[in-house]
Amino acid sequence: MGVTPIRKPEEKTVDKAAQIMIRRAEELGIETVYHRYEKQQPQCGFGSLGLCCWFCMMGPCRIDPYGVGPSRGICGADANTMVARRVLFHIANGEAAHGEHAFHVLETFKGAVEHSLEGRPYPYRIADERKLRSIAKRLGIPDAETRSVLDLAVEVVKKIEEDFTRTTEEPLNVFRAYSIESRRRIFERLGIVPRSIWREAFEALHRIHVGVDADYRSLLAHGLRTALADCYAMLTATELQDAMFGTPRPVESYANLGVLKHDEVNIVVHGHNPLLSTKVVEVARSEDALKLAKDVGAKGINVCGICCTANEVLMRLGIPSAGNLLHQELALATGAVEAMVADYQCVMPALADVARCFHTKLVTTMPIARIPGAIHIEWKAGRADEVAWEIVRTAVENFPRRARERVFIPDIKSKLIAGFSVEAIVEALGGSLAPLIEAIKRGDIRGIVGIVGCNNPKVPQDRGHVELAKELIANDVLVVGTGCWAIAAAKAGLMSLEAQALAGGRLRKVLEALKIPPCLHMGSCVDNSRILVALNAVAEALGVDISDLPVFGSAPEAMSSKAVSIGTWFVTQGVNVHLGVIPPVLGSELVTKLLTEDVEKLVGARFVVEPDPKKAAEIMLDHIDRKRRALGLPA
Ligand code: MSK
Repeated sequence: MGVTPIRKPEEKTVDKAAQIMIRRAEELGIETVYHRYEKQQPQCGFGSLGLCCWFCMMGPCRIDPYGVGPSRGICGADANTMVARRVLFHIANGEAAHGEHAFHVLETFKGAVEHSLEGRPYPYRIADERKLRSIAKRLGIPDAETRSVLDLAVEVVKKIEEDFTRTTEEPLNVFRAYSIESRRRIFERLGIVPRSIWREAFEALHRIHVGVDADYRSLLAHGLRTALADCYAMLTATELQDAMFGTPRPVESYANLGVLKHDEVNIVVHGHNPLLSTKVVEVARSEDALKLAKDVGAKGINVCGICCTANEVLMRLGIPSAGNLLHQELALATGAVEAMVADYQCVMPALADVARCFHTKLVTTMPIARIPGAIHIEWKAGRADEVAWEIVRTAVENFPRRARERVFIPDIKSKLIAGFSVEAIVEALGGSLAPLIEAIKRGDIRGIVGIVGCNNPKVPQDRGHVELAKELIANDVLVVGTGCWAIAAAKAGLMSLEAQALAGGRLRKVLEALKIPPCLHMGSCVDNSRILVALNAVAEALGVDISDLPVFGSAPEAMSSKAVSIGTWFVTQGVNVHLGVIPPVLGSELVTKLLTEDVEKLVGARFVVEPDPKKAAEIMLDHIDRKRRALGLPA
């Protein structure tokens, strides 16, 4: 395979390990996402503006942004309809991804409950009774503190199943349980209360079908509703995962490619759902697996992760992270990976080509996510232990095939503390959010910014994530976040206690007292729900709406449809959201205006687009200070 070298890797990524590995991949003739991005240049101008429509087979159609060529598609859709349909498509796509993730977790949780009731063995169980009781209490299930856990779990399953299958106009049970009064009133007034996790995405796909909804305003209004369904689907996933695997508590670990080991079997788990990756970790840590590894000459088994599956097993089990989205091929290019085990979402099909250059086995595991060239070992809830064993055995048996002379692991990794669930934050604060609220009131914590989302090769990897976070903490803003941002921040050392030194003087005192880093890792993509739960609690404690709080959201390197949906629900919940990559909406002035201006009149927040992280930080600080003044809080 010939590959045209990237001119300056340092312009493609701020991560030193990635810079080194781009060159290493080129030496080996391996093409990566960075190289494929270059090959795609220039990208289609119509598509970049949202002015390309392929939803029916009369098309594809495009609209000329300069007004010389066609101003409508063949069906008559204008620029506003085209762009709005595409936004709704992304939101529904994101909601479907999170909704199905939540559904798989629910099915597994239900299996655990039913097997326990019948006294039959099952690979999964309720590990966190306290969390289960808290979910039941929120859902309004009577006697949540005293009834048996299994009794409560049966009721919880019933309530959450209803949220997928409801055919009436009633709101989601989880929405009722986890939303605050002031927001509920706004959503009711706008007619965007989410009814069913399946229905909202289904309706969205119907609306964007040729000849259905052509009004950009109603398309986007349903976008808000679908995004809210996404929000509560994610919350469902997080809550049930905590109940099954435990609610995260602070845990120390490392991030970056240097977590791969020369003398151990390396297994990289990748994707989003912890159902299988947690099992792989359990098996890999067993005495029997260790013996197997020693028998083939390895010192042990090293499980590490990529993307949000990494975040899941990091948060609960301290498993190190090998990197975020753009690191996935680079991890394989080290030649040190015996098996990469993928579930779903953000797993690049190109991995199969990179794996083929080495002894590495790319293992797909989910029935809905296969990759040509990968081996498929299918996860089934009832067989999860056997499946995990088969995967670990496959990896271990592959270790002797590793070509040691081709192994190249950059010796770069950073120490981190992760595991900041809302429960863990409350514990760190001594049992209530009161000290945090007081610090916000005094101005020691000037505001809170949640940074989330992906890497996108359109911008240098991690630059937006890291520069924005540094700028904010230097200005006494506490930064929390999830997903690939969390991994970027960890790789940059911002999740270590040493990073307290980078914080402004007032914030630093708070961090030192609490012994926490200035950037708090709150989990995987679905765990954005934890940020909402925290914001709800702060708003209620201050007696205001979320839109009144000195907070901001950001996705500096957003890439996926899931990110579009998450950004939209944060805005709908009243949090301004900054995007560092220009989304494909500029082809419609009206849609752009609605998303960046008019929506604020409806929900109290809007999107802000600013590619420069320093300027983005200024916008956020200005907003935070305005909100503080409005609340009568000192600067
Ligand atoms: S993994 S959705 S690239 S954050 Fe959650 Fe990262 Fe974005 Fe995937």
